[in-house]
Amino acid sequence: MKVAVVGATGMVGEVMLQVLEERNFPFTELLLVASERSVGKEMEYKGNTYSIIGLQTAVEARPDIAIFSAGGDTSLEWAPKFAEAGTTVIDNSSAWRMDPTKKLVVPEINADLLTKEDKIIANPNCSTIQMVLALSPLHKAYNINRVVVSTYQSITGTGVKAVRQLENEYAGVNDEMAYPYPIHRNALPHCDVFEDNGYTKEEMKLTRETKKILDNAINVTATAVRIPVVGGHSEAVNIEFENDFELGDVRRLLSETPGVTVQDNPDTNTYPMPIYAAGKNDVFVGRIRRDESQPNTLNMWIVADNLRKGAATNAVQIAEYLVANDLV
Ligand code: A2P
Ligand code: 11C
Repeated sequence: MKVAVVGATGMVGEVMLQVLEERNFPFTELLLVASERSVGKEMEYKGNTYSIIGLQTAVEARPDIAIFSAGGDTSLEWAPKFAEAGTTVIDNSSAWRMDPTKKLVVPEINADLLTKEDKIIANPNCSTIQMVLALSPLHKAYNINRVVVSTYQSITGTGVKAVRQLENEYAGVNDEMAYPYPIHRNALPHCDVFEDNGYTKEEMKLTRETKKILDNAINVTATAVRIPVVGGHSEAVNIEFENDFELGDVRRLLSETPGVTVQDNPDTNTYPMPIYAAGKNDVFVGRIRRDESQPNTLNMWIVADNLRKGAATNAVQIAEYLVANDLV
């Protein structure tokens, strides 16, 4: 099993390598791929030294699997070239997610859709993955009509430049800005670019990707906010069901869902928080309570490490599924 990590020097790429190592992914050869700026530089991994290669060299090496996390433009241009060479691409960018010929996969929910013919597989957006993983068992049980979600997103979702901006602001320097405004002591109701309808692309990803993964009939409306936090994304989610529920059953269904951990006890101040989700692969759910303003409606709070389940872990789980089911 020859595996290429495209964007190996980036923020998600670094976590990808950690996750591959932790989960003992069965590769026989690893190719670390980045931009021409990095070609020839050396990286240490599992006690070995790797020389970073460029995309063309990587295509010619014909890996079995290439996990891309190098931005949408790189994926748009290069994923088809890898696919043509016989490589199965798992792509972390938004480039292919809404392409009707590509599958958008959260393994616990819909990996069974995958076949040998899927040569470009899309990894959903981080804020979508954590939300749909928690919504999925509840949709099956009670049929979701509508979701209202507000996000509190980590700056790591924006990449290295944003982490540097926050660190510089702590130090009182303002020389490199990833955002149009300061992020320290601030909250920006602005993740990704604005679309023509006044929503941001991040908000529309939550809507469109949830429909594609779970059910086109679910209505989703979102407000995505960037806050000066590093460990993960948090989401306040209001869910209106077709059918009524018992809170105890909701807690049980969530606790039984692989990849979900329930942390919910007001008596002990137990609820999910990004400082505890950081570095973990699970999605954490708490503050589970009935919306008393209308029938069949639930409120909950969902937190996950956006670089793990929101990106690297989900992509590695897709790769594991392909290997385990002989699809590569
Ligand atoms: P490089 O380090 O050579 O720039 P982040 O999102 O954390 O900034 O990381 C982006 C990742 O994508 C990095 O590994 C970066 O490599 C890689 N990358 C960016 N542009 C390209 C490109 N045109 N071709 C290949 N890799 C790219
Ligand atoms: C964020 N969700 O936190 C983004 C990061 O579409 O894959 C990833 C962007 C994407 O801003």
